[in-house]
Amino acid sequence: MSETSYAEETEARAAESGKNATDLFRQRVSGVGAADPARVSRLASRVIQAINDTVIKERVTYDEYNALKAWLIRVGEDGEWPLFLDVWVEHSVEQVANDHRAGSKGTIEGPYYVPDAPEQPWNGTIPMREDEPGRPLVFQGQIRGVDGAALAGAKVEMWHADNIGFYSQFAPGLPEWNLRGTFIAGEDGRFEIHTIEPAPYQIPTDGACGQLIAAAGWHAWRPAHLHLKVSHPGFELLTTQLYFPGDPHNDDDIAAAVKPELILDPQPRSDGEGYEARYDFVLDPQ
Ligand code: MBD
Ligand code: FE
Repeated sequence: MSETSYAEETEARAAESGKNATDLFRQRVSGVGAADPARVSRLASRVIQAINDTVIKERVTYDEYNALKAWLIRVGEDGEWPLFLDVWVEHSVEQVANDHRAGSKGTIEGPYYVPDAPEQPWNGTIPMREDEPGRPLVFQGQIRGVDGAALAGAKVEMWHADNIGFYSQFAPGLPEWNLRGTFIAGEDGRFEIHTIEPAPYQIPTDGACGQLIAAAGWHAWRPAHLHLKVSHPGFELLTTQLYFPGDPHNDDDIAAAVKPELILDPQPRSDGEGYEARYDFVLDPQ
């Protein structure tokens, strides 16, 4: 097997990953159902009013109005509506959707989930290149219901960036399912996932979202994170992320998706190279 090279993935372009995220979203969410016109009117009116209030309060000029128009057109051209919405809006939608839960904290899904990643046993290795760069990480835990009962056969889907911050299927040169796997918990609800530690993630800087970030003087970083979906029949699906202590962007995640309960406590492995981290998931019944 050839040595893993970073050359191709660092050629990733915003418009390519944006197009993939947009196409994937269209496949998964094939249109909205019939909505109550009163609800549509209420929500649309509030958003339009908020924009008009900003124009009046800030005395927005025609130059600024045209810059907005050009930028919105570019968001679509670059396929960055999923990225824009998941970075700057999804966190409040998630907050509202999950504020009734007694079990584990959720957080945003983001634009890079792909369903049906290859299935692995409860203690398997996530699909990765033979010489996948990065510090080995053993991520283990148990899945229980809020009543404390272990959930045998529960499903853990995990996806994350590689150790230079790229996601398979959204950057060139990576195997299709690299660092994406589905794990089925054992009889006692336990899982033990072998992977590598992801790098912090910088959202694409060469597209419309990057243009906004540069023009506003913001930064484009998310802290290093593992994405997870944990599910079991009869329980609410948990979509969450886990973070690493000491990451400088845990306190200023561009996507505002870090919560204190979601920071891991990795320890050096007792039986090998790298780190191990334990995290137990608690699911709410449906
Ligand atoms: C990501 O990897 C991510 O998790 C989010 C929320 C937005 C952009 C890229
Ligand atoms: Fe991510």
